[in-house]
Amino acid sequence: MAKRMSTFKQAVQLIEQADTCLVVAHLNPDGDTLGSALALYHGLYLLRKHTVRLLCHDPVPEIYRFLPGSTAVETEQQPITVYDLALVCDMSQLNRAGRHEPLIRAARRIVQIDHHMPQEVFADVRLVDQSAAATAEIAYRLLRALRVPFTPEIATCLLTGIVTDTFSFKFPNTTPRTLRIAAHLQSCGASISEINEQVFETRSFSAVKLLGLALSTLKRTEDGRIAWAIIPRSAFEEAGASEEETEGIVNFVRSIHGVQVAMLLRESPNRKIRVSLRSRGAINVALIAQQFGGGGHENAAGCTLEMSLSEAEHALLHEVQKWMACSTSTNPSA
Ligand SMILES: [Mn+2]
Repeated sequence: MAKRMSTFKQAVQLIEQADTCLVVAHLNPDGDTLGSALALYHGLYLLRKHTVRLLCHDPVPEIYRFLPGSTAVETEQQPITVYDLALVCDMSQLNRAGRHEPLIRAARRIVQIDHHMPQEVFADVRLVDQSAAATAEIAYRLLRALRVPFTPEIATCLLTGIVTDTFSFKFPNTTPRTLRIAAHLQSCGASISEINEQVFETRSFSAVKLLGLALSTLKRTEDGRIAWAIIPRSAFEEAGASEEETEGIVNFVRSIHGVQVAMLLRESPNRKIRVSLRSRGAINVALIAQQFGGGGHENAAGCTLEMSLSEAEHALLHEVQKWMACSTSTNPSA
């Protein structure tokens, strides 16, 4: 066996040898982790594997239930069984698998398919590419390497991952390769307009109500470069909304003229504060999130804080201002 076999070839070999497989999406799932995991799930089915389980800590959010195969997602904790292979999608740390982490760790082999800044080394084969706009781009390359036919179902799942993570090709992570892959997926039967309609243009009444309550808390620093909104528990109750219905709210904050860092702080039922961070330009919010044990991408990241809302607000503001001060002093041309 060649020593420097490409990681894709190694992954293909592990998949070809496996009879029993797990495919795992991260907790609080988004369109990319679900689209990638579902596409791989369909692919393994076409490869006639003996057993394929599709796992996620949380149920599939309403807006992603249109994805073909979404009803196959299992959330309950499974008894520990040794699977031949676990394919882990869109996670840089295995604790993002939530209650399924022990089952993944028990698998004979783990393949990681991801595009986040690397954190924990947990996989035997790591298909990690930070230049990919979405994990779905890497799942696409893996499925091509496996010579799986691109059915309309697989194409729809993968394109949903790409559309979600590029915010419909509007974020700077969109590359010529992203567009070429998207074009191929559309030619295989996926529809960009239908995916957009499902993911971005369909909201529940409670989600829009929550958006209004969140935006009514909007604040910014004096120089206008940092803006944030907060969602206390009471707002979720007033709107009758769930945690998943906060998706996209932070982008309204980021869209404000002059804002370089946008934050959304929301109070979980367990009183932990979950934070979404977005930036424009050179400020790497993944590094800020890492200060609080979180992670993500340069322009989109998240973390969880165990303190009160107002303490979290102060701690984050302090940290972001610190990073902004050093990014301007080390890069005066920016
Ligand atoms: Mn992703």
